[in-house]
Amino acid sequence: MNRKLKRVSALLFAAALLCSCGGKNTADDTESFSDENYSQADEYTTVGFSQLGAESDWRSANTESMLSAFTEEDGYSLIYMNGQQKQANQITAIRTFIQQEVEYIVLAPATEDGWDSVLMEAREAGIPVILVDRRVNTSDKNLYSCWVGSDFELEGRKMAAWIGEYAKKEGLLPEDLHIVNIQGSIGSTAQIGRTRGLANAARDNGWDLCAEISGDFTETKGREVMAALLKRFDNINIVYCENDNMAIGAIDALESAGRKVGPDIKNGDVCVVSFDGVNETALDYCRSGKISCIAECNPLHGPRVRALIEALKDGKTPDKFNYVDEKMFSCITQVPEIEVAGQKYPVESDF
Ligand code: GYE
Repeated sequence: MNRKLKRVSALLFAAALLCSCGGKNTADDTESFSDENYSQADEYTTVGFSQLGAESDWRSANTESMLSAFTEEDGYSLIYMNGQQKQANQITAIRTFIQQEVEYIVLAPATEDGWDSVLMEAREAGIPVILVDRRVNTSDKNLYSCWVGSDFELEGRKMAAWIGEYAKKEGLLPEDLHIVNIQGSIGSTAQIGRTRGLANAARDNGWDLCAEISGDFTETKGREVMAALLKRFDNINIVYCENDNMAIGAIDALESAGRKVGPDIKNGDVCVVSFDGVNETALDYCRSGKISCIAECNPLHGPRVRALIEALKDGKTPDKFNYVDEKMFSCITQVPEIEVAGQKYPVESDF
């Protein structure tokens, strides 16, 4: 099969996959060559991007950033596939990209485990793989070229430091803190790091970490999980949500149950904290106090991934792990900075 035919059949296969897994088969799900520009395709650097899903505002901003960084004006032809939060779909997408003989594969993996075989297939085909956002746990780190994303455990540690500082300023004792963690998708790097940051701090400080339950990074599940937690515990005063969308859902559930959300724990508020800082509603909630603190997670990786690919094209070896700097936002001014591992981080209250 020639290259063009391979591409056409692979795209048809991709479209069938998207239909069969129940997702919307819209331009949002696959973006690619149109038939008439196939003849020009070889002028472009071809990149296959396997995005993990569309579960949150962070993810939408990340997809948008990727799509706008790899345009034909920039010399790229990008094939985008949405994995609908299923690793199996992403593995199929990578196999499709290999069959299409793309020059680079960019993978935003749903979870960390289970990538060895397909990444070996990419290596055998001689296609470099760049990871974005979350990471993979492989037997051999050379199965991918490099990674760019956030230090999720640091985000969790920063948030835990904020909770500790704030509680101290309020005169609350460690045993006064009754925390629930509404976790992200289990097994994803963002979940693992943010969960670890809180769990370690709870253990070290003697906080009551009542429960850790996944809300899969979605608003709907955040709402469901919070409603269920309120039936199990009557003393929750801190809700640690591993992203803003779940926080919005959780706040809805708390308010529907007659609870007031805000930083004033001593007067009965439930203090909600979260991660991302991308969604405007969440930022407004943080300004008004419904969310007390947000640890920013930057989704704008498109230009960063493009720079990594350009370096690879120039025969350079980019750094293996590339971290982005991130801020902290809070509605309260009592904690203007926090410290993690000897490093100070400002907490902005004017954002
Ligand atoms: O925080 C969340 C999204 O992996 C950093 O995934 C990402 C996380 C982000 O669904 O909103």
